[in-house]
Amino acid sequence: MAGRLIIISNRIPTNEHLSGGLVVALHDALACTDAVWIGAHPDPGDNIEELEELIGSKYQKFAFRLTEEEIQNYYLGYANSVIWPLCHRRGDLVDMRSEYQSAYLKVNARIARLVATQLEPDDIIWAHDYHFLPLAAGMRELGVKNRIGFFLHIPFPALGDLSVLSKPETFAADLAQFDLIGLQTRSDVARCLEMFRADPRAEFLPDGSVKFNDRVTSVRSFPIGIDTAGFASEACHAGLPVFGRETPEEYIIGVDRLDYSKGLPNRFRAFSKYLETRPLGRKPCLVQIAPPTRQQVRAYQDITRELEEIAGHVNGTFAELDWTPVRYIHRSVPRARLARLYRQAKACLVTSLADGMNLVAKEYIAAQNPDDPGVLILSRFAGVAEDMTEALLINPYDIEDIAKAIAIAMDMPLSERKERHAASLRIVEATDVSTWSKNFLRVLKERPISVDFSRYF
Ligand code: GDG
Repeated sequence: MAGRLIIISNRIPTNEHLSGGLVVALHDALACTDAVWIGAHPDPGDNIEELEELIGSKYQKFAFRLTEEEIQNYYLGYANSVIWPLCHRRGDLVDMRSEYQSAYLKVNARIARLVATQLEPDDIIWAHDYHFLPLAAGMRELGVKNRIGFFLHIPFPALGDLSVLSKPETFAADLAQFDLIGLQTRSDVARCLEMFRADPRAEFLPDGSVKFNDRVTSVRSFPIGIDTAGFASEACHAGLPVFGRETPEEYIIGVDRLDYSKGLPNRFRAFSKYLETRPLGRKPCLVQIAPPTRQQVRAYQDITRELEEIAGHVNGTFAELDWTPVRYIHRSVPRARLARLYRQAKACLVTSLADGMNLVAKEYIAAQNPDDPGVLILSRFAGVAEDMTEALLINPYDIEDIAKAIAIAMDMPLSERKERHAASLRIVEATDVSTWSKNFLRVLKERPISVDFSRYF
């Protein structure tokens, strides 16, 4: 009998109100597979040694509990105050504490145990993201021989930056316990291979895979995508007007979790710069949806305050009685409304300083009317820019560069908008979320089971 697919991710959808790239991507992809999804329960609890089944879904779902302290030290601490800033080139925001690291290892060891008890010999395991770097290592210690794949949704760190970790050498050793390491882009793969190349314990095999001690692992890029057709149809869906009576004449859209990696302050400053030089009489808006995230972490409190200050400043400087230039919404907006907001926007601003892929860019392109599309202004530092080269590419550190791109986008002739959009749409279609998960799982299943080389030499 074919084995099941066991997905492990930090977040698990508990209802249909989804936000966050990973949850959206997996929910769309796995609704019709024989899959079991295991993730953290949204509420803390002390019953940590058991998995709880969550009912009411097309696939089996189990949740593990984290205690309040583990949420603090494992999730907000090591995962989001060490690994996240490290991978997003923000070494200055890394908050290294021994209790964070020990909680991270302890939680991973426990989840390895909990998952191991569920396993049947033919099951394959797919672990997601930076919360679970040592998960395969923990499972191998328990004797698990099943195939285990890993997908990192965020950028792979540069070799030199790994030195901020107290034991940088464990990063490579832990990853090498997975059979397949999936990354978003070719540049991520290059950085990962550079790490293995610099490690005396690693050896490259003729097929490009990496032999590390007695295991073999492959490193490949699988650019994540969206449910393109589904999103496009949601965007066309007629319904109540998105804005009601306050419909702006023309607007630019931004949609991001309020994270310092998304370059929001520079985006607002660039919009302000554009307003200084805009043609007379023009009253464009920047509609920014930025739901809160990780608000207990200091760096997120700081960026929230900074953004509110800039939004207030821009509005104070430019607003008129009948015009509010920045409409900043610090809440989550329903997905269907988001899709229609994208479709009516003249442009979309993605200004990430570092970003694994960026699904918003793909959603914006999918939502456009091909006969009169808007313009995607896209950071060179978002993974999506590696392939989507027909977007208006910008340097998010350069406010003038972003402001110029806004001016170009606002007046771009229809023929150029159509050409750029068609080229970008081809990329979105070619990397659809179901292609992404199918490709990853195909390669994971194809991989020869890791050979114990010590037997042969
Ligand atoms: C990580 C990586 C990678 C946002 N606000 C609302 C809302 N969203 C949805 C968007 C989009 C998703 O959340 C955000 O995805 P991104 O890819 O832009 O960014 P991250 O959350 O940082 O995701 C990223 C991704 O994982 C997948 O691998 O691309 O690089 O950082 O789908 O639409 N959805 C709704 N209301 C909101 O207010 N409904």
